[in-house]
Order: sequence, then structure tokens, then C-alpha cells
Amino acid sequence: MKELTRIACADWLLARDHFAILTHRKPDGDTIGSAAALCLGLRQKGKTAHVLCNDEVTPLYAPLLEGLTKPQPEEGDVLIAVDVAADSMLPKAYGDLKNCIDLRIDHHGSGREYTPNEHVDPESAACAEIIWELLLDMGVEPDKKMAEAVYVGVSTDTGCFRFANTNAHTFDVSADCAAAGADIFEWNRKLFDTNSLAKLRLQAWVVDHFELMADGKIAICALPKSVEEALGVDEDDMNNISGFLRSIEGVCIAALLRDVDENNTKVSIRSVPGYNAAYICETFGGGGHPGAAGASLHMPLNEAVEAVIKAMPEI
Ligand SMILES: [Mn+2]
Repeated sequence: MKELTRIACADWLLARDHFAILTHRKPDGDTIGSAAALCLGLRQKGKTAHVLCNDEVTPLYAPLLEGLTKPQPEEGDVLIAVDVAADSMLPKAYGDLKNCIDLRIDHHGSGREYTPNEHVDPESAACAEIIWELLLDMGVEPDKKMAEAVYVGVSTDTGCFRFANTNAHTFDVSADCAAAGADIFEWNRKLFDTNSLAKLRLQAWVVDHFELMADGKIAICALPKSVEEALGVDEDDMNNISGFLRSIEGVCIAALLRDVDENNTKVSIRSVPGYNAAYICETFGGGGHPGAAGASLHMPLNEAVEAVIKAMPEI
């Protein structure tokens, strides 16, 4: 595996053509924003570039990909994964493609090598920050669409600049996005100031059903699929519901578990600085960032709750 500096990565991209960009499963604003901005930048440089269709893209982020997607890569395409920490994070529909990815651009320090080339910068709060700098290195003239795609990535991965990963560079890139014409107010309203009724009902359910442990420092909530279905929540509604749990006063670590089926459970963990959510999730083969991480457990929901409690640090 060859680790490319940012400049080397920009040169690597400029020296090639015919790109297909891959996003991660349960795509968030960062993977979609990064893919869209990179695709637009490559096209501006005269390249042929597409984002591979991802069935799980939600209505909130779908507009960023308008006119950019294609269903399958073509023979000879250069495959790039953005914001994809491990090949296990790729959509199942990509199948064998995971063995053919040429480059990974990412900010997950706990990620796993799966490509012959990578540019990974764990200092970046969002992968979209790296993409922005890469575009500038490539001599791309940023426009409104690119700026909005990057802003969506940066703002969502920082919880609208509230998470511990937010730093001066995050604001620098966001200021650049505003200067390039991104409609910051409109995206903030859509992303952070709009709740579906289903999401508010989900929050009410979580308030009624979570448990506090360790003198109120750990909060855990098991959310059965049947409840999700009854409330009618979608993936956008589920976004950062573990962060909602973490927002309860005094809580340092919050874990939200969801059953995928009777033998598989997903856990999402949020923590305040000083507690590492990624360490806890790595116990189960998952990963992420110190403040926000996830994992899949091959066990039923009730067993998974016990396992996650066991994996919690002494507080
Ligand atoms: Mn990200």
C-alpha cells in the first residue's frame, strides 16, 4: 500500500481519467458530499467521472448527486472510495468491486488498508475537508455545487460544528464554501433545524426507554425494529439519535442499539472527549472516531445490550 501525500494524490488524480467514486453503506452527508464534490471537480478538469449508485442514499442527500451517478463501473474505470474506513463498510451491492478499488481518500484514523493507494488525514474533521483541499491542489475553480457538497460533508460530520473534531481548518473550509456561493442558511435549516414528526416521536420513545448506568455517565437504549416500524422513522430520522442520547446532562458515553434481524444488531456509540467510542466499537470489529463510532454484532438485540455493557470502560 502506498500512502500518498495530498499533493501526490492530486497529481495521481490528474494523471488519470475515467473515474468511478464509491461511497459507504448507510451513506451520510460526508461520504455523499465528498463523492459529489470530487466528481464535479474531476469533470471540471475535463475528466470523465461518476459516483456509483448507492441504493441507501436518503432524500436529504440525493439532490447532491443529481446528474453524477451511474449504476456500474465500466471496464478500465479508476475506482476511488471516499470516507470509507474499511471494505466492510462498502454497500453489499458493490460485490467484488471492493477488491478492485485503486485509491481511498479518507479521514478515519482507525480505518483498515484495503487499497493499493491511499490518502488518509485523521486530522480532518470530515473527508470533505480533504476533498476541498485536493480540488484546490488540482487547480479546480470551486463553484456553488461543489461548495455545497463539501459544506454538507463538513457540517454533518461535525454536528454543525459542535463535535470535538471541529477545528480551525473546519471553519476555514466552511468559510471558503460560503465564499464560493454555498447557501449556508438553507443547508443548515434542512440539515439541523428541521425534524420530521417521526423523528420527534422517536426521541420521545428513547427518552421513555433508555437506561442510565455508572451514576448517570453511561446511557444505553435498545431500539427494536418493530418500534422503528411503528413510528415510521427512516434513516434520516435515525441519524445521530445516539448523539441525542449523549446530549442528556451528565452522560459521557451513549450507546444506541438497533436490531437488523433476529441475529444481528447494530450499535452506535457517542462519547465526550476523554472516552473513546472507537475503542469500544473495535471490540466488536467496528470502528470510527473517538467521539462517534459504530459496530455490527452477530447476536440478538438483548444479548448485544449485555455485550456492549460489558465492553464499556470503568467510569
Ligand atoms: Mn466522514
